Order: sequence, then C-alpha cells, then structure tokens
Amino acid sequence: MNRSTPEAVRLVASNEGRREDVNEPVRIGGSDTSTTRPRFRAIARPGRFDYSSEVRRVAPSTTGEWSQGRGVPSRQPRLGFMANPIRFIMVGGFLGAGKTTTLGKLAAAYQARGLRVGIVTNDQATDLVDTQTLRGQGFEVGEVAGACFCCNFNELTNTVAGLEERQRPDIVLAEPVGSCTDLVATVIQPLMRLYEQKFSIAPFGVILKPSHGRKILAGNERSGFSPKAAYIFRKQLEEADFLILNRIDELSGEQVDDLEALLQQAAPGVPIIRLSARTGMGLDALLEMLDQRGDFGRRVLDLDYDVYAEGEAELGWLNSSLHVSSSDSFSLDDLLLDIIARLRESLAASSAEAAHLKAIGLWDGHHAVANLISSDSEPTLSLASDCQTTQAEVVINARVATSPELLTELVASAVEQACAAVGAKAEFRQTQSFRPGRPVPTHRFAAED
Ligand SMILES: Nc1nc2c(ncn2[C@@H]2O[C@H](COP(=O)(O)OP(=O)(O)OP(=O)(O)O)[C@@H](O)[C@H]2O)c(=O)[nH]1
Ligand SMILES: [Mg+2]
Repeated sequence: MNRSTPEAVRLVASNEGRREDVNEPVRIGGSDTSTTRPRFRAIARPGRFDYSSEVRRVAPSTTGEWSQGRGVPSRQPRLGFMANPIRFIMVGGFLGAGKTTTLGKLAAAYQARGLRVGIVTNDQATDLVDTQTLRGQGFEVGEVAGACFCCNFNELTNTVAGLEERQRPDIVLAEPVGSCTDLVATVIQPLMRLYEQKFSIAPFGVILKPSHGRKILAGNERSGFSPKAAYIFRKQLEEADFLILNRIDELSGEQVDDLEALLQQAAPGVPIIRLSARTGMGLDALLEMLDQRGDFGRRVLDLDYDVYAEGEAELGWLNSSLHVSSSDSFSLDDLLLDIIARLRESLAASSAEAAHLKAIGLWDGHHAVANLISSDSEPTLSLASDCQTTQAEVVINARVATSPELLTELVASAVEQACAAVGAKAEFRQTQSFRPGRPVPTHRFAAED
C-alpha cells in the first residue's frame, strides 16, 4: 500500500476560531486508490487589504540598492546582493491562461534590469513543454515534476537551491500547475513563515483566461467544464492579491470592460491589471505591481478539498514524448499545428473540452510550440521555428475534460495521422496519462490576523 501523508500539516487557528484537520482515508481515482488524504475545510476568512494604507508604492531605485521597503532596482550592483532575500514571484491562473508566456516576458524584463532570474516550472508528470519553452528562450529553469508545489513543497525549495548552485538568482519566477488552487495557504504562507529570511514574497497575481472565464464567471452552464472544475477556476481568482486580465490584444474594449466587471464581482476590491502577455502591452503595470511591498499572500481560501479534488480528477492529463523521423524533410511548425488541429477535431467529436493542448518540437537548436486553449478557439503556433527537418523530438502535454484512456488514444491517432500526412513516422518514448490524484499539501497555513 502506498500511503502518502504530509510531512507536516500545520493548521493555524483561524480568526473565526475554526479549525479542522480530519485525517481519514479517501478513495481516489487512478492507480493509487488507497491513499490516505488529509481533508481541510473552512480555515480563515481572507486577510484584509487596504491598498491605500498597507501597500506602499515602491519606486525603482536608481542607485541599484535593494534595501528594505524599496522596489526591485532598475540597475543592480553585483556586490552586496548575496545577503538579500530572493524575490519570489508566483503567477497563477487556470490551464492555458498565459502563465508561461507571462513569466517569459517578466524574466526578460528583469534581466534587462540587470537582475539574475531563475524560473521554476511545475507539473504532475515529467516531460514538460513549459520547461523546454522557457529554456529555449535562454532562461535558467528548474523543474518540479511529478507533483504540484503544494504537495511537493520541499521539492520547490530544493529546486530553488539547485538554481542557486549554478548562480544565485535575485528573482525566482514560479509557475504552479494550472489546475491548482489554495496556493496562498500551501505555498506562499509556508514560504513566508518557514523561509522568512530567504525569500521576499511578491504579491500573488492570478491570470484570468478569457475564453473560459467569460462563461464560468457569467454562470453559463455550457462552459465546457463541470461545476467542480469551475469551482477551482473561481477559487483561483479568489485567493489572488491582484488579477491579470490577459489576452487584451484579441479583445475589444467592450469585452475587456465586461470581463473586468465579472472579475470585480468574483473578487470584489481586488486590483486588476490588463495585459497582453503576447505583445507585452500592460507589462509595465504588472512589473510595478510585482515590485510592491505590503501585507500580501493572506487571502487564505475557505476551500472544500472534496470538490477541489473531484474537479481536478475530471481532467484527463497526458504528457508524451516522441521522436519523429522521415526520409523527406517536413516543416516542424506545420507538423505541430497539424497534430493539435487533428486532436482538436477528435476531441470535439467526443464532446471533450480542452483546457490546454500544447506541443513543442525540437531539433538542432530550433524549437516550435503549438497550442490550443479551448475547444472553440483555433490552434495557434505560439513559437515558429521555420525549421525544415527530417527528424524532431516532440513533447505533447494535454489537459482535457475526458478520460485519460480516451485522451491517450486520440493523441496517438492525431500524431500518427499528422506524421503519415508528411511521410514521417513517430516513435513514442514515454506517455504518462492519468487523472490528477487528490492534493495532499505538505503544509497548510491559515493567515493569522
Ligand atoms: N493572443 C494572445 N495569446 C496569448 C497571450 N498569452 C498567452 N497566449 C497564448 O495562450 C496559449 C497558452 O499560453 P501559456 O503561457 O502556455 O499558458 P499557461 O497558463 O502557461 O498554460 P499551462 O501551463 O498549460 O497551464 C499560448 O498559445 C500562448 O501563446 C496573450 O496575451 N495574447
Ligand atoms: Mg504554462
């Protein structure tokens, strides 16, 4: 029996005096059906925020000094930095919301300020498109693969330590799994309390994904996801210090206003930043927000872990790596787009909503990425390689509201057909497909008043 219990579960009494730590066996789906899971409920009401008084606007230092109460410097001296805490910036948001794209833009902006940046990616399995995508942009990337940050908290801090061995970063950018929530209680609060000296925690921003957000926040039952998955989507927004309305490059002014109104209803009083992670529009406002010092990371959720776990388990999760070869050269970009387009069609025929499909192709220093972020959107090439090749390494990550068995079958057939269309053959190296198991946080802290 493979029992998994948190190394330390610390529940701090809430400001309402409620506290619950029920440790009872819960049956979950997937292969690990005998896992004992702690159950948390109703911890604390969100921390209070008063942006006018508690949060000081920080002006970037022109001298490059990074002292208490000052923002991330615009010019940075190498000496004297080692004793300073690492600025830890985590950006959340649902699957396909734009986290990786945003982190890539932030990393480039911080590097342009002369800061050293490390990135930590995260997934429930190995073979991460995001890791390859960010490394392809030249960034230092550590990976927490196999469990989410909250359930593998020590691996998060170990991964940061690994980045430090190579070169101590001034800034660590962290991307949590897009189906995770309760990150304030299980990641931010533990970092604040257990690593107070080591990290300075930035305000926690959560990205809104317009394609699903529009439907879920408007209460549209045909959002493509079940009410339990929609619960996770809403909870993610609820714990944010600030919200990021992404993809404004493809939204009209009216659509942006409508989404902002929905966000204000879902998370009253929480600041909203309008962003296009793709074009960089709004990035300065995001950087300014992330420079702020204040009483952040206190919106601890009142979360029903049963609903959360069941919502996550409705998703089929697949990570595959494969090698493609052909005697004639083919376009790497077209092949990836064709795989995603075929998968989109077959998923639509099965009425399975895609949360995010992503495929990266790599060969000889080139890399291309294709994505689909919802069933009613078009496949896109988020990174073109313009590479003609006879071989490629391909990694596919798919998160879809369907069974892992069907997803595996549809991915295999989309790959086979797309390869056959260009006279190529695919050899699968590894496929992991499953429903995410019930989250078991290493730590869970409630915010104290
Ligand atoms: N048009 C447009 N596309 C965007 C924007 N931000 C992200 N995208 C695209 O949306 C898709 C998903 O973006 P990612 O950054 O991979 O999303 P993610 O949140 O990291 O996804 P997961 O890691 O799977 O949860 C990619 O095709 C991006 O190019 C944006 O501002 N505008
Ligand atoms: Mg990502």
